[in-house]
Amino acid sequence: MKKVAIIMGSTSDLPVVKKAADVLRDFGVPFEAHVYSAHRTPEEARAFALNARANGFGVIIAAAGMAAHLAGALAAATTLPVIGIPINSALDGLDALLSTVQMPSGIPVATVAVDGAKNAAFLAVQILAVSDASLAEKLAAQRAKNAADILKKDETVMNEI
Ligand code: RP5
Repeated sequence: MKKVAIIMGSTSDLPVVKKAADVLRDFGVPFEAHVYSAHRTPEEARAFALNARANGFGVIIAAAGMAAHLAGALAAATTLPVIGIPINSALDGLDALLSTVQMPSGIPVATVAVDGAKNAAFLAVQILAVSDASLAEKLAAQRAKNAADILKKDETVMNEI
């Protein structure tokens, strides 16, 4: 199976980024995590993206806050899908959201919600599941469990309100 890369701009992003790692572990998807910054270590970030496909990665998740250029900088150096997680470190994360999502035509970054690390991982799994039937089955089972959990809550919500 292809690996997922989780790249964060700073270890201060770890509390959010860990939630993506938890989802990938749940699905048994192999991943590597690295700290590379678009501004502090741009050469290392670019080298990682340039070599990511050859190194067995299928998707890159990139998390950064503030002037969040990491996902876009990685996307510029690879044709692998890049998923951006805007991290809330100022202005409720709006600065990071816009910095991540507003990419020029031809260099997309699939951007999830501010601090949306879980959905970044789910989207990465869905991308890998395009060519992996057993992963697609796990996703379907997870959705069915989610629905069952919600319907169970629906049965008792009138007692709690
Ligand atoms: C970004 O700046 C990082 O991704 C982090 O979200 C933010 C602040 O970084 P630190 O100053 O906490 O290292 O590059």
